[in-house]
Amino acid sequence: MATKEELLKAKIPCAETGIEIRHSLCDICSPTSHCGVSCYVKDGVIIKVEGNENHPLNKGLLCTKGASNRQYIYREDRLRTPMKRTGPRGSGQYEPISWDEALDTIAEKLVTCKADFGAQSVFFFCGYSKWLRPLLQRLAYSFGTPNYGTESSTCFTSGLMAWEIAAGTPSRPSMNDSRLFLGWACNPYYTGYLAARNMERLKAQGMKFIIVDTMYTQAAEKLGDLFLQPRPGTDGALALAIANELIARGWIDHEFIRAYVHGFDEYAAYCRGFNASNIEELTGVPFEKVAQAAAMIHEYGHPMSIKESSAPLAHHMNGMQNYRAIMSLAIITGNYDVSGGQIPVEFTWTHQAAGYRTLEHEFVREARTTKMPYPVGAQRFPLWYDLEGEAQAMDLSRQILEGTPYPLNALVAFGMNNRMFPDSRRMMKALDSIDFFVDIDLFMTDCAGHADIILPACSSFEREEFKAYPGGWAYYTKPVIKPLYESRADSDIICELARRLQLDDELLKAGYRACLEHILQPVSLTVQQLQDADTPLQVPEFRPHEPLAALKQGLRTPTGRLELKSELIASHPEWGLDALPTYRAPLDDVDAAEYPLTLTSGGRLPFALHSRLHDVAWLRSLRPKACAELNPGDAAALGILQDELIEITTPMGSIQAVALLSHHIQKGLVSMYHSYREADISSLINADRLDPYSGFPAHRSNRCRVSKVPAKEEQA
Ligand SMILES: Nc1nc2c(c(=O)[nH]1)N[C@H]1C(S)=C(S)[C@@H](COP(=O)(O)OP(=O)(O)OC[C@H]3O[C@@H](n4cnc5c(=O)[nH]c(N)nc54)[C@H](O)[C@@H]3O)O[C@H]1N2
Ligand SMILES: Nc1nc2c(c(=O)[nH]1)N[C@H]1C(S)=C(S)[C@@H](COP(=O)(O)OP(=O)(O)OC[C@H]3O[C@@H](n4cnc5c(=O)[nH]c(N)nc54)[C@H](O)[C@@H]3O)O[C@H]1N2
Ligand SMILES: [Mo]
Repeated sequence: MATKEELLKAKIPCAETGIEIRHSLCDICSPTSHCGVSCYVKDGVIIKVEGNENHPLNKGLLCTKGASNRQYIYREDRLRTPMKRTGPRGSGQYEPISWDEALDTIAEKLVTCKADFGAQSVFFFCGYSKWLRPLLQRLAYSFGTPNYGTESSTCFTSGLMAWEIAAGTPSRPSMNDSRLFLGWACNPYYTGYLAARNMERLKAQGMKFIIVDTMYTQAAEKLGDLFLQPRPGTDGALALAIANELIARGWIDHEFIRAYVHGFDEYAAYCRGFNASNIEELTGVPFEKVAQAAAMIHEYGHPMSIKESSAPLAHHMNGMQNYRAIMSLAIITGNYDVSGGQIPVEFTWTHQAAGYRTLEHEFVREARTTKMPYPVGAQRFPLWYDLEGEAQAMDLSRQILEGTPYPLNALVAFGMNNRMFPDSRRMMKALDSIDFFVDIDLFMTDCAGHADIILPACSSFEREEFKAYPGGWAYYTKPVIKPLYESRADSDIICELARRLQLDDELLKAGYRACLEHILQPVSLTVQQLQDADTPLQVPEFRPHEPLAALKQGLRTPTGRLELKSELIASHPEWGLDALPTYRAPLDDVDAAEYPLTLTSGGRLPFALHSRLHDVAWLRSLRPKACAELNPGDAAALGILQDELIEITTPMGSIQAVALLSHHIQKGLVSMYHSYREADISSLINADRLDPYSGFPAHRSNRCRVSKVPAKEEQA
């Protein structure tokens, strides 16, 4: 028999040890993941976390980030109480205040702002966290401002727009039924371990993979039957050349195109400009590889699906159009709305298409009753606004600083990280210049240190939360532990603000759970049933994809067909945008001589997640220093050795990082992860180099130069 000490040491859950297992979800990374977690709790403290075996998504598995949850939620810099600023902005001088004082002050300031400058002068922002968004958006509209904007102004929405243009709805690859997977900018070994495992399983069953990546990745090595390595942001040209080859050889689905596609002839004529004569010069990919890709699509591509890319393909001046060009390959080969192809989906909840309907959309829209001015970025990015209806937050710092087309006076941000934005220093300057800035976060971040009021939010383990998972799953969590210190759930903060602002919005004032009960009306399970279950439940209303149903019914595009040529764009010549998925080079030649290398930032690392995990010891130990990866050939030419300190310079300025030499990086490219406090790559990215279609920044293609930092400077 083990002694109690032994049982405790081994963290065995039983009556003797008083250790209990409680379930929740890990919300550190993408909402497509949010794995089920089992927390071992003793005396109100989480002493161990592991994957929940009964969770349908991860079935007991957990990644390095998830395994570090205890270090994440118990970070030393967790915010403990609401605070108000007592010294100059950025001085770090704060004093604790009560929740009542904090919320009343915020309500009073916002009401004054509305009275003095109009409701549009208040901006509500949400960072990477998604779960609170529908509530925050409704709060903004109920308050009367159109200015609700999020991190999705630089993530995911560009690809969503491409599909809204082509098909009227979002899509996703139904890869489990594909014969060929086009892994375009796809390295799940770093960003989604569950997807990587699934792909390995499918590969073992005979699925073919084409991997298209600027770097030689684990996906290229382990999965790729064919690997194409274009220069960053040249993917549109490459896709158009593959299309041209497919069309020239008659390897397209003529019947499908006749029945369902609009604009094929004009598109085909445009594709002819991308061919053996110029493709290597445009992209760096030899034509031979283009021909091989086309041949593989012909041989195995029925059905074929394509990776949806939320960031790397979108983070260029030409990102949205490149993405359209890639997705057009699914359209001309008849791989849309068929099993194993790209299938149309509807969002269930916070960008998750779970196969059943909720009233999320109505919940947000019904609060937008009055006519409002254009939100931030709407006139600069009219296609974005037409399709998404919300602010394009990439224009936020400019509008705060310039005050045009109208001034912004207050910003209420749930998770503000200036290093998410291009020209992060300009964003910080904007935060410092706005009259009133509130930041709600888990941690005392650098941005929080510039706010007038800081509110402590709690983590996913400390709150209750609704979550929809693909395959018809619904989950409603219970808190695993009490909110740490005086922290509160974001949802409670939003609903409490609605009360103190005395908004005419009974539902929001009734609280998160009441809102969820309202939103889940189309679902026959109750919130209580979901919560009692303790693991995700199958929603009876789940409807799997029905092949060709959407196409036969007619799509929500101007022509009702799949549009290779966008009639929405064509009907707005004043936008100055192209109706076809045209290609433009991602970089101009102006600074080419002075800045001979290309800088790509933010390529994901398995142990980092934006700004969240750089201060988590276990994860930081896997790569303690901020590194920039470069090709050994380039390094040799510059006299740079492994682990030496280098300086990266763009027309925006310079930062220093440690050189990490790797043959996985193509020549001419420098790659660095973002959001490091000591080496902020986003400070080198021009905030005015935005994709005119989506407003997305060019995080993945900038000109730069690199030099070795002389040893004595390094010591100084
Ligand atoms: N561990 C971890 N996981 C994450 C995140 C994280 O920070 N850390 N972030 C989450 C978020 S917010 C997002 S948006 C997703 C992003 O998820 P992914 O898109 O999967 O991740 P990335 O690493 O940005 O890009 C994937 C691949 O695209 C390649 N690539 C970069 N630029 C180009 C290009 O111009 N053309 C081509 N063809 N390939 C290119 C990169 O070399 C990389 O191998 O990841 C999510 N998951
Ligand atoms: N240079 C460069 N910049 C990039 C990218 C790139 O590739 N390169 N990628 C872009 C992409 S795709 C994305 S998605 C963004 C992500 O960028 P951000 O939105 O900045 O992401 P995070 O740093 O994860 O989170 C922002 C803040 O939210 C806080 N937070 C965490 N959980 C909660 C919570 O539950 N409630 C509240 N209130 N706050 C919370 C965190 O502590 C953090 O301070 O970065 C973008 N910026
Ligand atoms: Mo993202």
